[in-house]
Formats: sequence, C-alpha cells, structure tokens
Amino acid sequence: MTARSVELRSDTFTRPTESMRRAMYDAEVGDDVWGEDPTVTRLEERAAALTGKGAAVFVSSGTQGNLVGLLSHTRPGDEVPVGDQSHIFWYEVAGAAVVGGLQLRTLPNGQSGRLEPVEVRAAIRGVDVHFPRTGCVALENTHNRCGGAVLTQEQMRSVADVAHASGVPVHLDGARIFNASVALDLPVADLVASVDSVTFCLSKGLGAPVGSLLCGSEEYIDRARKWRKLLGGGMRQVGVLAAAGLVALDESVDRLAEDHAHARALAEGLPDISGIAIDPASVQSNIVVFDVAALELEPEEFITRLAEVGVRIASVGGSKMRAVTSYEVSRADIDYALQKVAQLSQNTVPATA
Ligand code: TLP
Repeated sequence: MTARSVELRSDTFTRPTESMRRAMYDAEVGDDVWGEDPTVTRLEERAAALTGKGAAVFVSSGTQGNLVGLLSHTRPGDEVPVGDQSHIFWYEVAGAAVVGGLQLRTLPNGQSGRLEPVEVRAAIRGVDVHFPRTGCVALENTHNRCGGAVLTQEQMRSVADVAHASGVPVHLDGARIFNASVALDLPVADLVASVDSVTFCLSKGLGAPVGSLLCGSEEYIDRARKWRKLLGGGMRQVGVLAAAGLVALDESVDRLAEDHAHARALAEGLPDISGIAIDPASVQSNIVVFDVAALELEPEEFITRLAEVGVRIASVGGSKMRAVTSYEVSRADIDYALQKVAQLSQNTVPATA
C-alpha cells in the first residue's frame, strides 16, 4: 500500500465532480440527432457564445473535434500546414489522411508552440498544376508537446492574418484553450477571435467525463454536423453528458489558475533535484515537461519506480517526462511528488553527478 496516489499522467484522468454527477442524473434529454436534446442545445449555445463564434457542435472527443474541424474546411487532396509537435500530427492516428484524404505538412513549432508567420506564408501553395491546394492551417493552444506553452492573441493573429490573406481558413486545436485564457487573463472569445474554428475539451482540466465542442460560423457548423454523423458521432440522449459539460464551464474555469500554480511549484522544485533538467520559466499552464537523461535509471524504470510510490507521470518520448496538474492534484501532492523524485534521484544519480 502506498501512502498517496498522485495522478500526473494527464488531466484527462479527472473524475466528474459531485455536482456534475447530480446534473447528469437530472438532465433533461431528447434525440440530439434530431436536434431535440435541450441540454445539448444549451451547451452548444454556451460554447458559441464563449468562443464568439456563430455556432457550435458537441462532439465525442478532442480528436473527433479536430478531425471534423479539418474535414469541414477542406476537400480530399488538400494540404494542411500544422506544427511538427502538434497533437493533430502526433496523436490523432493520421485521421486527417485516412478519412479526409488530407496531406499534413509540418512546420517547426520550436519550444514555444508557435508557428512563424513567415514559415506559414511560405507553406501556403500558389497556383501550379503540380501543387495540392492549401485547405486550412491548424494551430494549437495551449501547446501540449511544447510543455503547455501559451500562444498569445497576437501570436495567433499574426498567423491567421497570413493565412487569411491567401483565403485560407485557420483551425485551432484549443483542447486546453481555457488554460490559455486563464494564464493570459483574457476571455476565450478575444483570444480566438482571429481563427475560423476552434475545438475545446470539457474532459481535461475542466473535469467533465466526456466531450468537446467544435465552434465556428453557422454554415461551417452545418457542414460539421454532417461530418460528425458520417463518423458515427451522432449521439442520441447525450444531454446526460452535456449536463456535466455545462457544470464544468460554470465551476471549473476560474480554478484552473490553481493548477497552473501547482505546475509552477513542481517546475520550481525539480531543478533542485540532481539529474533532473527543466527551465521553470517554460511552464506557463498546467503541463510540466522535464528531462531525466542525467539519471542513471532508464526513463521507463524512472516511471515505474515512481508509480510504485504512488506518483504517476508519463513519457513524451526518450528521456522527456510529462506531469500534468488538475483539480485532483493538491499542493501537498506536489510536495509529495517532489520528495519521491528527489529520493529516487539520490539512489540513482552517480556520486560524481
Ligand atoms: N491529449 C492527451 C493525449 O492524447 C496525449 C493528453 O493526455 O494530453 N488536442 C490536444 C492538444 C490534446 O492534448 C488532446 C488530448 C487532444 C487534442 C485530443 O483529445 P481527446 O483525448 O479528447 O481525443
């Protein structure tokens, strides 16, 4: 038996709160494929208002939201410039290629998660019989593989301006856009004003069990509903899930600041531990990426040994580790995790290190 269990693998592990479960029980429902689930309709209207877009559609996941999002901007054979560290490129099973016939073209994200406007401009295809058409550009905010990096309104706008100048729309993977909004102290609608569509997730730091919203113009969301249906995402009495999502939007957004403070505390404690490398200044939201290359332990063993003492983290490739804070991780949990990492490092760092 371990003293504590600290779940840092992802904020996707968060379990629905008491009030979400109650709202799910009480939810008024109907057949959403027929547009008759009042709770889903309320959630979609709320999402459209929060993002400042004309409409929104409830989808099963961030992955489905991004796929439907890209499909609704493009046609088969189009090219989509995306970051080389983007979730769409790394973790969405090449759905854009398989289902949409899309060619993803990667541009460097660097450490910051940004795309450089000049690189985006160069990637947008001109008229040439050999070329695919550029269907849309995709951004990500906060940026998962770039350690939860936050893109500012200006950084997004500068890319959107370049794309729009060539008539190319912009999709934002805003799975954690509320984290970005809280970190910048800027309403989501202002932050995403320059992009044409945005996906955000209810099931990460906001704590709902399932679900994401894809938001955009009314005409775009009409197309998205069709793609969602094609993908088997037309759900029926799904108000039971939407009800939890509405509670998440009411109760979970402001407290994300606490998760960011906990992530910072973790990032500030880690450099004191020998064998661990991280720049604490790089931590801007609830994701902490650090390097364990200088430990004698193999990365997999580091993860296993930490799990044995109740601290769960995940690998993001090689010696890079990821820890994600959420409302189920307290400040005391962070101190416990730091203590366990320090103990592990003392036992495993060579004496000369
Ligand atoms: N990310 C998951 C894993 O897939 C890596 C996580 O634990 O962080 N966009 C971004 C930026 C995401 O981080 C995720 C989930 C998604 C999209 C996909 O969302 P889901 O898991 O709902 O399909």
